Amino acid sequence: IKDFNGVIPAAITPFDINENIDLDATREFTEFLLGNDIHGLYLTGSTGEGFLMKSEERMKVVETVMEVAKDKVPVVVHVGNIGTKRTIELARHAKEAGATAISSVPPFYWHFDSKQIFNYYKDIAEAVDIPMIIYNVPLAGVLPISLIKELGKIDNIVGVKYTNTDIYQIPVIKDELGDDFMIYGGADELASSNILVGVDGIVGSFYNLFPGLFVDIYNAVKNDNVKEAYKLQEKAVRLINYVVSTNNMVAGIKSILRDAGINAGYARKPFLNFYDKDQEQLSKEIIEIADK
Ligand code: NAY
Repeated sequence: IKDFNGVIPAAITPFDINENIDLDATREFTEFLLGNDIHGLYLTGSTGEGFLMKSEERMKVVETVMEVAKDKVPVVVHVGNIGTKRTIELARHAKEAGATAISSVPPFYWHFDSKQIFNYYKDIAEAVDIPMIIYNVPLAGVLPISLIKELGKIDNIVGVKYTNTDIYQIPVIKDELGDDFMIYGGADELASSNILVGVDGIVGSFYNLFPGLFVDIYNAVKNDNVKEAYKLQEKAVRLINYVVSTNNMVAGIKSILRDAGINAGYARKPFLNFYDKDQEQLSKEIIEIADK
């Protein structure tokens, strides 16, 4: 798992205009990311619209990406589900497909308590022999630091994807669980700050859209060029804020990529896709913001 580090897109899943998974576009898009020097891939997470897909579709997408990415970069498969049983099926499949590790949001919707969440991760870790990265994300429910520390002691649980914004807790978690416990920054707006506080990698939605910009941010921080990192991060935040302000981020990212000639496909409903004039307008705004 140590080689799962650096800039890691939470990869989008390309669907065709009728919402079917588009495996040709999936191959092409994976090639696009690999050609942009990203360091790893995180599949079928929230940006990958994993929760909008059937398990069989998630498996097909994983197999297709693996065809292209295997032996090139480490691939982590998000297998999160509302129920343990389905997660375990996806986890077994990810292992067979050759994934480096799996990851999962905590079970959501019913506001499960710490004991139930602990058991969810423990059951998966025991059922499948593949490293697991737990996931702290406000959308699914923030994990208390004490729970992260407890989970980190389970064999097989090798890291946390930390999308909450209280990133001063990152060194605290490392202190408790040791430096080998991997931590991934999850908020793209905090990419440079996350790297400064010692994450092993950054995983996020906007590394699909601006992979080069975030690789530059990563390298600038690693080379102690904080001034440059700050300048690039400021630009990144302007771009992110604009796309997020549409309230339709995943469809927005796909729209901007399509408009630039990259076949990222469309988003599944209830996301609202951008077409024609709206697609052009979004890209126009983004170009203006980037040039500011
Ligand atoms: C995933 O599973 O797709 C992710 O890694 C998601 C990470 C994103 N967080 C959320 C809550 O969606 O990349 C971030 C986020 O989109 C970005 O910081 C913009 O706010």
